[in-house]
Amino acid sequence: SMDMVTFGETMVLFTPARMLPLEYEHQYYKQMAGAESNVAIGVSRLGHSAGWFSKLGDDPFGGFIFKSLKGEGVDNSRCTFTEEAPTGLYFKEKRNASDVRIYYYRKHSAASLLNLEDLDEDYIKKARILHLTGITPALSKDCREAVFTAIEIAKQHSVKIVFDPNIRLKLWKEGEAKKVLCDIAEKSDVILPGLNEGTFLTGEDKPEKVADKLGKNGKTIIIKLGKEGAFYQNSEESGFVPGFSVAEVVDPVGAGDGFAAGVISGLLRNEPLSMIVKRANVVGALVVGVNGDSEGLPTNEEVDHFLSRSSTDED
Ligand code: KDG
Repeated sequence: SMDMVTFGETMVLFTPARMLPLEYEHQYYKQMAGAESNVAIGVSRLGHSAGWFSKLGDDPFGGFIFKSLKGEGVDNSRCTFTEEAPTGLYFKEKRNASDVRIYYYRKHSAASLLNLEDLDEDYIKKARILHLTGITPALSKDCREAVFTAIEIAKQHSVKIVFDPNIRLKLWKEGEAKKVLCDIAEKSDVILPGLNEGTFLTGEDKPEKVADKLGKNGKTIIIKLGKEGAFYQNSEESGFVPGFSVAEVVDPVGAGDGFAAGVISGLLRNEPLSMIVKRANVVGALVVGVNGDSEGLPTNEEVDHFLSRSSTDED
């Protein structure tokens, strides 16, 4: 059985070799990205067992993703392949370090065909944590149905649900996104919004207010504040954990997934909430120093090393 199970679309990511607008770039690096697989890789590097599944195209890119995740130590035994649709793609355009644009080529992709039949109930119910993002329900009706069914399975078997809203308005309409994401948040145990996402879901703009509105019924809410750190709240405690400064932000994409992996690792170790949030901040900070959505995800040794030589505003 797995410490954590997650599912969702993983795409081949093409990154311009130089920092040129895509119209003028000729050479690309081939990488791999997807919020859920980023988290699975992060959780695996932090020493836990992580299961991820999706539906991949029966094509060379699907094979590349499948083998890469296996190479990261992620259990991909529940992943399926289809000949009906191709593996999704995504391109990153870097104008400068803080202006990164993304272009999806994922409509009607293999992953959007993922459906109820791809859920192995036994696999989900034996996991300690089910991780979900707000990207999967945006992909198709079938994907959305799979997400809500996975939630039911988890709830019936007391599997803790960790939810990252990951709002992607390129994928669906605002009203629909809000309704579905609030519904998933309501059913989750731990919610990890960025402050903007918290505002989108609740209409509040202060972390404390967002947490009050989302955090009913004993939920744990951790609001990501970027380099400022994070605010956390559950029924017993609340607090603010300052962020860490990093030498250089090379690529901000994937920081939130690193943060989620850090939170999940801390939950699996039953650490105190403030400690969990502190380490999650470190994991997020380490991701932004490396090009790629998952390449910078650290091991525990790297987290400890970072903590031993860095200071926060607190110190
Ligand atoms: O969180 C990073 C993800 O956004 C990225 O890896 C790609 O899954 C992705 C998406 O849908 O944007």
